[in-house]
Amino acid sequence: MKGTFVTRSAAEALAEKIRSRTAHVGVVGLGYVGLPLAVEFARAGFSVTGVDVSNWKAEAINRGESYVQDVPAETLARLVEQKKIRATTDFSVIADMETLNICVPTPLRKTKDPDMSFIASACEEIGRFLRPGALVILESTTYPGTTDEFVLPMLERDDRKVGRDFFLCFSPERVDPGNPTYQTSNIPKVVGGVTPACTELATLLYSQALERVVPVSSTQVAEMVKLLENTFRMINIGLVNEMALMCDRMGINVWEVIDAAATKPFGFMPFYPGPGLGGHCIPIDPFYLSWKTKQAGIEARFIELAGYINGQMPMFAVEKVQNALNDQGKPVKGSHIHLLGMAYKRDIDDVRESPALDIALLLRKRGAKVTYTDPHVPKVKLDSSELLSEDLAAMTREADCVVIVTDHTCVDYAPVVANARLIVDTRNALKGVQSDNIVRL
Ligand code: SAJ
Repeated sequence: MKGTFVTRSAAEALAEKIRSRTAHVGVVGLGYVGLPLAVEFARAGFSVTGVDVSNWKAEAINRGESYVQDVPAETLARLVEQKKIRATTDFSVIADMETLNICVPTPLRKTKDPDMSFIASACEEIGRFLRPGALVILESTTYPGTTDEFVLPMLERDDRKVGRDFFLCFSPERVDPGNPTYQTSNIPKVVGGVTPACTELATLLYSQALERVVPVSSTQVAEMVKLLENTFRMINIGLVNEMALMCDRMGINVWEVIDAAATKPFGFMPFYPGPGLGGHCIPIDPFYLSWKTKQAGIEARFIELAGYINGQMPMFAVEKVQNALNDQGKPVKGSHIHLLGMAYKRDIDDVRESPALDIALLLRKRGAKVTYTDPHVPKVKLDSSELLSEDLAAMTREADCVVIVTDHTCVDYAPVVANARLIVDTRNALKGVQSDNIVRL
């Protein structure tokens, strides 16, 4: 019989390239998720091309300069030197990529609806240049069904069929910027594919670079995993914030309550009240879920309620300031109020959705002069103006009230306690410090 010309399936061909680490890996979106991932694939021996719309990001990477705190510049520089990693704004390089991770933002619109524009434009480009037999993995946090209902139709064009001509998965990003223990390489990676072959290929790819991969049965399960993780946090933060409101009304120290409850060795996990919920994950992700469940005809009541409570905390913090000044016979109007901390959580420089911004605006609206100090945030846009981080010692002496909004560990709080006329501590940064000039959330 004439030699049967058996075309190996695209999956087998790709699997072989992944095992030999000769597959050309592409990462679309080079932010705090995409760049660390690109570096891990490059460290594993793959040749990696990062693609981003930002020219300055691409140029910085090609100069071996890291703009992501979790990617050491020397690591990046070495991989660039070894030609293991490069970056470009030219999406046509996708035609050479055998695997593609999409790590673009998924913000909310003002109406709290998902903003899918970043995923749409990335998939538009990928649809144009997708190489036959390539594996595409969406990592951006999104509502369950996005991969199958939104991404797949954009890629199944020109008679392409998923599972035969290309492969498609979802894998939630779990990057925790600045976490000294858990980084991209050692955070378990959940992944679910449109078909079993998709899941197998993505599991094989991640296994070359990451310590643990957790395959699941579908893209929807993988999408839902991330939303459960972050909704769990948002709702529990909402719970302790409500506890703080209750304890405030009853004159109970909520921080002492939580610390004592945290001695329970099982069945409890401490969360802490604060001035509000910041960041680009926790305040956002749960509303991707509630948006989708509404379409399925079910109200995500916990999410809505927790969102309402968390959203009230900046105002609650401002009322604490107002009442504390009032007890000293001072109106907010005309007072100088100095915010200590502008980032949305300790020891980072990110101000996205930071409650400090809300608090500053609310105080300004009440006629206060607002300044701030944040060692990680040298300047910040507030409305149409720009504020610069001020000298803490000078502001402590000058201000009528210092508000601890972010409990950075690099700040020496002792001089603040010694010299401030009044302190409102929204983070229990002064835990255990007794002083008449301290008011706690
Ligand atoms: N917050 C509280 N009380 C708490 C915990 C947090 O008020 O008990 C506030 C923080 O101050 C911040 C906001 O909530 O304003 C979000 O804080 P976060 O600790 O959840 O930090 P994020 O937004 O950086 O969340 C990320 C998430 N990572 C991913 O989505 C991949 C989240 O899943 C992680 O659990 C979290 O980091 C983490 O543990 O640090």
